Amino acid sequence: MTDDLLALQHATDAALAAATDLRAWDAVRVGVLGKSGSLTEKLKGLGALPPEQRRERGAAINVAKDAITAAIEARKAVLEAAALDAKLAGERIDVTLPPALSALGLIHPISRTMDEMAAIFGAMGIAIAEGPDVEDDWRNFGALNIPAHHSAREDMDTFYLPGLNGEARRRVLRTHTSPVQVRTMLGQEPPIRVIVPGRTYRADHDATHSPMFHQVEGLVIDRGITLGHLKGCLIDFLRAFFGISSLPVRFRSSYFPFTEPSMEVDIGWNRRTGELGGGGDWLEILGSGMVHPKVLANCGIDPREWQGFAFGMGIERVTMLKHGIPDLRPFYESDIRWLRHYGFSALAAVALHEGV
Ligand code: 2NL
Repeated sequence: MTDDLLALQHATDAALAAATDLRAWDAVRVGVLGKSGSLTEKLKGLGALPPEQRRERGAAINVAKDAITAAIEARKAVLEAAALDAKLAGERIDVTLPPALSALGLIHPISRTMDEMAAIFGAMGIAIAEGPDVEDDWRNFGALNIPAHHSAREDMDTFYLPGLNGEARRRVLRTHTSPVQVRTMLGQEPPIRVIVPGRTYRADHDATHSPMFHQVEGLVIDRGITLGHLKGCLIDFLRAFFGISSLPVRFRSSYFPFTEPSMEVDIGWNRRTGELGGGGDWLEILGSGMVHPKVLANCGIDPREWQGFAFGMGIERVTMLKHGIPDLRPFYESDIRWLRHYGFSALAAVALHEGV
């Protein structure tokens, strides 16, 4: 082989070795074998040679071309394998890493309180009952012995709705969950043991009252139910819910149209620090009483055979107390920052504390 062809072969080998990616490799290829490549130019020069030299020179160029082409293809294979290795390394996934937690949703504190109440009362054998938000006047007021002139019935506090299909009966957004207990008593024979969590509506609102809020009421009806059952049930519930086994609980005489006698229930706390459980001050937490015989009779239950106790409390209020939430309004604002702060993991078990 002639010196110029050997030199071209060596120069190409050196250029290929220096090309570290496929783009540089292609530039080398075009520079040698392309339309104006250095080897192509040598082939073009064959035509100018006398015929007797042309055959020998042509054969030499072809030998050089075969060697150079082989070297170019070999380098391409090496660079392609390296490119694939780099791509695979870049796409590597560690399947043993834990999943990203940022997109997990959280349980709203209202839902969490309802879940805890369902667990605590459920362990006492009390079931959950639910009913519609829109009720008629009788189930919301009349059946409960609430007289027409009672303050809770005044237009100020109640959202009234037009009667359905021209019906004369006035519809209301329920002002408490009691109409569900009325439905339960009308629909099934005693004994009855239910709690009723749900939305309730009152037409007054300010910084500490929302027109929609949540309540839970309880109703237990059986033969021979006494004030002792009421007290035992509520003391156990309050100590379990607040997680304080020694929580002081006080029953204070009160008045509701639907219970007789009626009692408001206070728990011990420290007014100065806000800490629950002691400190010498009392905080009203719920209302309760023995179901009024007229209410039992209104709901088709004979008060000479059956007795019962009932109670009611605001879910927002006990939730704020339990978790130190200072403001009512963010409960309904769907602010993701508030929910991240006060929300609960869906995986956090609802714990039953001692006392149940
Ligand atoms: C309170 C007081 C109370 C009841 C609710 C009730 C329901 C029926 C019969 C008798 Cl069907 N009573 N519920 C009884 C006493 C108190 O709630 O302060 N709630 C926030």
